[in-house]
Amino acid sequence: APHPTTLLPYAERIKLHSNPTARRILEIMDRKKTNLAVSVDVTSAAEALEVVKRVGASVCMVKTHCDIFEDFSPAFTEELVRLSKELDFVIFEDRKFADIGNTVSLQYSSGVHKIASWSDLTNAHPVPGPGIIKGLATVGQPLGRGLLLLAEMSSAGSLAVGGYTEQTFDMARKAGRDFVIGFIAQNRVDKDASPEKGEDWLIMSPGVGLAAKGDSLGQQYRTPREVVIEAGADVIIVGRGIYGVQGGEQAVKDEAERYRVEGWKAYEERLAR
Ligand code: S5P
Repeated sequence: APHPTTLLPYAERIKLHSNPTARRILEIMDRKKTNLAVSVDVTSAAEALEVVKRVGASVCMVKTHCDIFEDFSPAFTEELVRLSKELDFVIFEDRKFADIGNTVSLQYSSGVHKIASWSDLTNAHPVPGPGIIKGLATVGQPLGRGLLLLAEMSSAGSLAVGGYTEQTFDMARKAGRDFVIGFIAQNRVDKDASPEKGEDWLIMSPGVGLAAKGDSLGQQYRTPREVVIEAGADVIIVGRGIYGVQGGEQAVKDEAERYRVEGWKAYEERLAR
């Protein structure tokens, strides 16, 4: 049987969340009819902003890796935040924190990147234990930010499987949903969470592509239909499949729209089961 959460419209799940970022994501998804997140993994901040302008209308979220930009600057994040308001999307810095609570709180708040000051959402590996959530929450929760735990990965040979994945869900549950709002995962890892009891988690899945099956470094792709209908994920995350498409600026814009339509059709189909 399908997971009960997957039978609920995004709009009906808003009220099941207290975290402002979770609510905003679901509101945007409903308003813009999109479950697409675009990962802008280019090395020039200027180029990243160009991609964001092309895809912004089609997405609920823009995902960054701020440490790959050659020309990272506060002006870049200022412009990204401005675009996130103008074009109505959430910013997700895919930092994959993985250290003790004290260290991650500094990595999140400080340094060159000051991630918490501009990114609505970030993520963490549960491997250090619940202190990582506490450390990040001291910084992010007062700002209304959200956190995803990596419960599974898309890459071949990932160690985040089985008991690790189950314990990740248990860790999130124990932490509560004030700050942790969901998971990076390949499946509906929130197994016995019941929306009837008010418990709702957001599942976001990378490793999505319509053309390629994978890359030479272990990445594995599934189609939006496989991810949204079969696996029951809420958000599809697409990188190279969109920003890497040949044919220039218009092609990137068109490809984002193609993935938005695919993802939304799959969502409507899953509701109709
Ligand atoms: O398991 C994962 C988790 C993440 S966040 N697998 C992933 O690929 N990602 C990220 O999603 C990865 O860091 C990259 O930014 C994006 C996938 O990019 P693509 O070009 O393969 O679509």
